[in-house]
Amino acid sequence: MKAHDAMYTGGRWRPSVSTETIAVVNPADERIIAEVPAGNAEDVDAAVRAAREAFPAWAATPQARRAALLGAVRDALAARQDEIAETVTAELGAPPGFARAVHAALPVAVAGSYAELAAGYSFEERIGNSTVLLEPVGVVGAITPWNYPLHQVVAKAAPALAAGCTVVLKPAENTPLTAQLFAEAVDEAGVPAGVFNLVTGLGPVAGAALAAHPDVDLVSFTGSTAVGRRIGAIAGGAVKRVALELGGKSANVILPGADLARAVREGVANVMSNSGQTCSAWTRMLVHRDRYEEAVELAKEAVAAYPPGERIGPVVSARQWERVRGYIDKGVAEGARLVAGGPEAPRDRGYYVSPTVFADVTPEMTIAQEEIFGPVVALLPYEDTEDALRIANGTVYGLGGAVWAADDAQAVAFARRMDTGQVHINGGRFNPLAPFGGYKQSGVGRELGPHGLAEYLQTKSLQF
Ligand code: TXE
Repeated sequence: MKAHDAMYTGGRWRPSVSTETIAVVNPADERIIAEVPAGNAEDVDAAVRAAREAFPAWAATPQARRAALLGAVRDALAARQDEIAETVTAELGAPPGFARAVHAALPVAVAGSYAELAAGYSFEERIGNSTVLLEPVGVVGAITPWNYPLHQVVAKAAPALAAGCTVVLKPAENTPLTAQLFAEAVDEAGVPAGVFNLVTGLGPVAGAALAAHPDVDLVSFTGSTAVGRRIGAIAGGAVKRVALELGGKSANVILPGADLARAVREGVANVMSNSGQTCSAWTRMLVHRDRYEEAVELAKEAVAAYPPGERIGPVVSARQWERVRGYIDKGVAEGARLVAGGPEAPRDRGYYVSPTVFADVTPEMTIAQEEIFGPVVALLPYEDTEDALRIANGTVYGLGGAVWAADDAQAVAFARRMDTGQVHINGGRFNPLAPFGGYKQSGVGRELGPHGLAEYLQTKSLQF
């Protein structure tokens, strides 16, 4: 696997100040596949200085030119799709088909959407006797997780660049290689030096230095709620803008009258996808008491279609493997009924977790409240619609969700009352232009589409 032993700052790959390195491990076979620099505070500072220097010219670049450069980034990513998919398979363990169809293809679509938005976005509006200018916030510090390594990078960098901001990226330490491929694509596209910068490194060192850097105007973070809280506090203390995309415990609500077989099958598929490592995964399946046992049987059948090592990959790391299996143990200890899977490792090598289904889960159990981030589905019975709503809204999170009903109107009526940022109605497809982000402790701000671009703007009003 190709890896750079340098940082990408000021338009060039440069040796890091730090001499420490991070070993990148393939979670499917536990082998080290690469070493990348573990950047320190000085490396972060150099990258932020490059981004600051590049900012005025980039902010003043006509939007058609920014759009053309983003289009070139999109094309460079599209040309590298095979390499991207192989890299995501190597550093995350994603099965090759999923790596190609989602991990490699989605970022191309998102980058393309921002090339179009950058061209057509209106950076000026008229309100009464005022002209409101929508101006780029400045230097963005982007801190991304490993679960969708390239998508998470593009979902921050593309709207930031479209808005006229410059970026310093600190990707997750588990998956730095796809971030390096993104830097290559930016370089190849001819984006001016310093507009996009990459510092690989550990969260508590490079990530913390970036979040706290006085010359970073906006911190955009995706990751755990624990770290998000800390970053929010640092940003609040420094009065700088912050966007946080954190955990979830989304509900898949199957109302009476829905196509139960489809809702259960797609609900299970949603959780198995990416080995359960999706922040908006529908990890709680809510089924009316009358059809509950039928749903349990359907779920059991559905997970049998995900043999570990074939349709489902490992989880990302030994740490994540321990964490997920700890939650499965906890589910059993708290009295949930294990219908499929369990804590035993299904393979000798690699961080594989058995696709797991729990029934008889009650809303207060740990596995119904905390984000597991593994291939674990919890089935909860409900008595009536109000009960379903109470359960659906009864966690600290509010990121995604789904509602299945006899018709769209019934599902929409329920979705309006859900405290969550995104709801799929009767199997509605993911839309890469729709705003994505959390209610409650799932976060602050939105990503994707025009709402995602607006995060990187600040307003100035001129009164005439
Ligand atoms: O996340 P971290 P971890 C959840 C999921 C998972 C749990 C832990 O439940 O089980 O978080 O995952 C950087 N200052 N999600 O430990 O540590 C880190 O280097 C600044 C949900 O891997 O939050 C990485 O780049 N940065 C989620 C990024 O934060 C710091 C996706 C995320 O890592 C830092 C991932 C610090 N002090 C995990 N400490 C989602 N919302 O999609 C770490 N980082």
